[in-house]
Amino acid sequence: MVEETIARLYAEQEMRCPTHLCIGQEAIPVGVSAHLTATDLVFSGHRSHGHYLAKGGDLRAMVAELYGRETGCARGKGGSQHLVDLACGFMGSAPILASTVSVGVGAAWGARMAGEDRVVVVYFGDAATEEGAFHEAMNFAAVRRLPVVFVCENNLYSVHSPLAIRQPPRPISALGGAHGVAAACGDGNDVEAVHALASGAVARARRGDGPTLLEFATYRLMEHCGPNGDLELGYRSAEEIAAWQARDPVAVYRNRLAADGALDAAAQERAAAETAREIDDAVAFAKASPFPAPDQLARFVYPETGR
Ligand SMILES: Cc1ncc(C[n+]2csc(CCOP(=O)(O)OP(=O)(O)O)c2C)c(N)n1
Ligand SMILES: [Mg+2]
Repeated sequence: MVEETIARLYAEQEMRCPTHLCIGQEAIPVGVSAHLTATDLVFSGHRSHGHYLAKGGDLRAMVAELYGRETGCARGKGGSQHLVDLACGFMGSAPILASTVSVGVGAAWGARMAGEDRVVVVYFGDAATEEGAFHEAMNFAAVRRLPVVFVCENNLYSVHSPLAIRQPPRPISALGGAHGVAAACGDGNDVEAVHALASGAVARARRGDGPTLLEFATYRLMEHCGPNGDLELGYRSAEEIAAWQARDPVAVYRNRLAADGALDAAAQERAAAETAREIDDAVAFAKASPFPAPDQLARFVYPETGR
């Protein structure tokens, strides 16, 4: 619902940052975050709205960030690709592919040295596994048996390039074996399947048994960047999109609950109304917030040393 609102309001051109929507991929952060505590840490990349919200990130601060306002979670300087909410353990997102994989592994090592009981989750896409930083980080996490869960959201595309022309025909999870990291793959559009796989991986990290690579098959239902449909671009067929639309994780789970007689329609309507109210409030808060003052431009860009 948050992203549907962003997609609708984006055309007003008041949100001026590149914005990567995760509609179609919601089950993964939901199923993973259900196992995390407030002191566990999460890192992500350019497509991070779902990861931020599922960890408990503040909605007002996120929307204000997309609007470039000083009340935004990165003081209006980062936009959609630089979400952060330290209070809930969402440590940050950055769009340089795989860059936060090594930062997350470093955070896990830091937590280990400080004697803190934390699990670190790092989310990234299929293309990030083509970066050297991903492999260095996996190797280091394996050698130190660090409490990291690497979560690969394999949505089959890197911008407009399909996986099949970029990687050999083997599961991405096989890269875990190469690095001596436990690995598994599952259906990323089935929230219960995600929940089950994440349960084992998070428990393993918490026990001190080392990292796990989880690969989830999923699909983004919107364009790579921004809300527009991409059929005219021709890199995905209408049939392919329709097939994945039929597997929309929200619809899949709603239908399963209904079939089990477990869907409380009235409760769902109340929850949807409350969520809509929260979203309206966040948008109003963002639009009423000031832009950062010009003298803030260089602040927090580099560590402040007094120079
Ligand atoms: C190191 C690096 N190279 C290239 C890019 C440009 N780029 C931005 S998003 C993207 C595709 C990312 O694909 P994937 O990791 O599968 O995530 P998805 O967008 O599918 O969620 C690319 C190539 C980048 N941000 N960083
Ligand atoms: Mg991808």
